[in-house]
Amino acid sequence: MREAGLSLREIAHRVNRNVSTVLRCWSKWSEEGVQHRRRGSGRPRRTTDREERRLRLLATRDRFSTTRSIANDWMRAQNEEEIDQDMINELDGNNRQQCVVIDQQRSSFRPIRAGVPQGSILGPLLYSIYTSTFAKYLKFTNCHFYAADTQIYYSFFPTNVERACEEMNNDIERLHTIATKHSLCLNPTKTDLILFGPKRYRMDLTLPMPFGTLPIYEENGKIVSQSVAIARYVAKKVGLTGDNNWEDLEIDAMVDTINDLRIKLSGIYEEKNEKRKQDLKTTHLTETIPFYLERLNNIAEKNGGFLVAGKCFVLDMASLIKLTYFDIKGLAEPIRLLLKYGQIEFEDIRISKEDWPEQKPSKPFGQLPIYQENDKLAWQSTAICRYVAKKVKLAGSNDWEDLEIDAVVDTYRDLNHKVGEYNRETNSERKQQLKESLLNETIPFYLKRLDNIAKENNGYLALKKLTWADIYFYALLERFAQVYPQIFVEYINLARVRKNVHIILQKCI
Ligand SMILES: N[C@@H](CCC(=O)N[C@@H](CS)C(=O)NCC(=O)O)C(=O)O
Repeated sequence: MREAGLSLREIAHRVNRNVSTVLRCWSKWSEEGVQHRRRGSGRPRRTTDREERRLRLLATRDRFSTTRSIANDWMRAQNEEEIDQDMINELDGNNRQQCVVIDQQRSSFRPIRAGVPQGSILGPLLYSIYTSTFAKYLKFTNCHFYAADTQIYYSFFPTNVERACEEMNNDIERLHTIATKHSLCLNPTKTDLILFGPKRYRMDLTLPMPFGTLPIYEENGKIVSQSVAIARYVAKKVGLTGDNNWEDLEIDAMVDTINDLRIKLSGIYEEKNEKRKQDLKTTHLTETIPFYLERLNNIAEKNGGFLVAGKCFVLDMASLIKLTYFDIKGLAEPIRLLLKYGQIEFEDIRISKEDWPEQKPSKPFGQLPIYQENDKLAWQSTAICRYVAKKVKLAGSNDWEDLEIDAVVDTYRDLNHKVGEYNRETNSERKQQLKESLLNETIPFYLKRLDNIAKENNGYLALKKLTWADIYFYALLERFAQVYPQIFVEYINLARVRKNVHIILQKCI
């Protein structure tokens, strides 16, 4: 590098050593033509200093030369000289072989036709030569080169995250192209993304999280968000699910009820106005919390200290099914459509607004829909959908597939909840503020990502085929499209989901 005109300081920076070390090496090199490598624990060095110097010359003459071409040059240059044939073979790669051992079983040996021999000077040398040109391919990012590490870095504000990702990906793509061209591999398992910055900025970022929220769960490189869906998936792994579909429904209903309470209470933390915050707190302490806890406590008492009974319930195909809700589509519509899709008969009970106050106290958590099957009763619309989906074969065929469906449904529920907040708001000034942030931020944020998912899944929301996630999406669309009528103009893949479900349902109803 000194010969190439780099200053001692620049070299020290590149090789991550201090200037005096570089100076010492350079003086030794200039005076004696040698440089010492620290004794390693690997294979003994097979080349002399002289040979290494010649190799270096061969490698630097053509920056993109391959191991094989260097070996050929080497042999040509040696000509009449006596050469260590072993070393040539090793460089040439002809005689290198490898086998694989798994569980004490050894495969036969196969020749290695590519790659730098382990322990040869060529490894680090070629690595440095090839990567030293990387900087010129980077358009948007900057880079640091250390001995065996290449870092590319980029500075941005959270508001520019999308552009930042795009530009970083652009550069990584470029590096990938040039690396592949020279038979180098950008190894994802050895590549890390590190984010530096103040916590308040980092929390705003949506980098590796599909919908910008934590927690995310990763298994074998696949990532999903949605805490409840993840908990359900992990519960299956550790054997904490029901023994049959009805027991699963009971567990799901309980979890969703606790989640309803959590969402109601979380309003306190989101409320900025101090007076309204206090009012909310009072309502929750005197009404919401006692309402839920009293009912949860009764259930736990009935179930001997557990929230779900866990009694076995054998499903009967001739079950008498009743679905109770108001006389609107609302949260019951996905359940109705799923039952209709499966051609399952049910009694569609619709309660009028006038009759509701009288009926409310008799319902488990004072809300609808309620689903009954013979003498069993369940609540929580999504839990019921999941249960019915299993009956009508619109669930996944393994735990991971179920997790993917659940995650999409829960994400759509998150969005619907935000739309619901707007619908429920009575103060006109705040309603307007909510509307603006819904239209300009929240809805495009979710829809863009859902649209991408629909694109990847060929016009469905999961598993590239019809699942209950699509019917759920379709059934709740109407209330959503009222707030955001342009949805299907802007998001063509979601329009495909609607069309696909529509066509399928037309055939069943
Ligand atoms: N998480 C519950 C929410 C149920 C819910 O909010 N139901 C509303 C109708 S959409 C209700 O019963 N409102 C009447 C009331 O609370 O008095 C579910 O999905 O079933």
